[in-house]
Amino acid sequence: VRHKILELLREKKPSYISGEEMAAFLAVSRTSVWKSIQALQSDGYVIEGSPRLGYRLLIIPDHLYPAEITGNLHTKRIAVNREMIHHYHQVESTNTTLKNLADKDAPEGTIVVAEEQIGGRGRQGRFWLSPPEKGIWLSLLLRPPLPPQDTPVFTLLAAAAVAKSLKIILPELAVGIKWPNDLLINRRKVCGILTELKAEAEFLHYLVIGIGINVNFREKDFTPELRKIATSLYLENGRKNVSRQRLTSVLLNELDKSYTELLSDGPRSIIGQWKKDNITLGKRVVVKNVREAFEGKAVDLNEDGSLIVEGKNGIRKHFHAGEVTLVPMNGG
Ligand code: BT5
Repeated sequence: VRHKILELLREKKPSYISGEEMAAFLAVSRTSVWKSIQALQSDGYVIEGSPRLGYRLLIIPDHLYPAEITGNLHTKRIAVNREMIHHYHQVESTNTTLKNLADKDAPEGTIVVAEEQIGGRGRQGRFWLSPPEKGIWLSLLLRPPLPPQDTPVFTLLAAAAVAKSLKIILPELAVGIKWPNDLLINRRKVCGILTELKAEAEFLHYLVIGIGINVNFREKDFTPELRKIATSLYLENGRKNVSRQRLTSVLLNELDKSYTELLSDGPRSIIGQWKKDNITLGKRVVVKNVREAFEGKAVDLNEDGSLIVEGKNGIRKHFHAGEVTLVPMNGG
């Protein structure tokens, strides 16, 4: 009933619709209408009630409710119906919640979004700061018919899709991808991606792609350490709030388009997209992985998503994982 009441209020906005009319139209009791209105109000919808005129919707909260996101989607695989979007006010980590759903056979394209994560995770057990309503904390379930070795390209796919979405919404911002999973604006991190998988040696059960975007953080919302290395769209956008609902819909559309392309044409176009928006290639870098810290010039991105770095002696190494530090170069 709640969703239907919301739809009616939305259609009538900014005018009133009477409780009686809604009750009759949906064939429910007046009490049930009233209860739904109360539930919507406690979800943050500002609904004005007038004894004579009925109800009208004044403010839609910028929460990532399925009803607020699906209206703008034209996806083929991702979040194709409202039931595939699981919204929570608070979770440990959207990746963890989604892995539990995946283990219970949730379909490909299921997403989990939360207003807040209290145990948001980065790579290798690092933390990801995810305060309430300040960002997009989203995980996407995919079940691609590909071997586990082919999965690194999905992090690149996600990074390129976020970069594209930010360009659509905030065309003025210079967003760059640092291999493999960071999006930076003015050298500060605005988005991180954590891809996790369940697989056997030869068989991929599923992939969970976790995306965290700092949207409306003020300086005070960061810890003192993060303030130096992180930023938000609000801070980079002349201190103007950005709609998380709109960004989420645009992002899901972009992810869907890229994933569909990947399945039909292979990784070529994703690699191309990624290259267009990256700020890693051509730079001096230090790549740290479990084995070594290797310094050189990032020369190219391989078809499988690995980064090719050329050392001083001209030796080229392929990195499939690792941390990249961009080293400032003299003379540009
Ligand atoms: C990442 O790890 O960048 C992956 C972040 C993925 C977060 C999403 S949110 C939805 C989903 N659910 C989850 O639990 N996670 C995913 P990494 O490259 O390891 O970077 C982690 C480092 O970034 C931390 O050690 C901090 O220094 C820094 N950091 C933490 N929170 C940050 C934030 N909100 N913005 C920018 N940097 C942050």
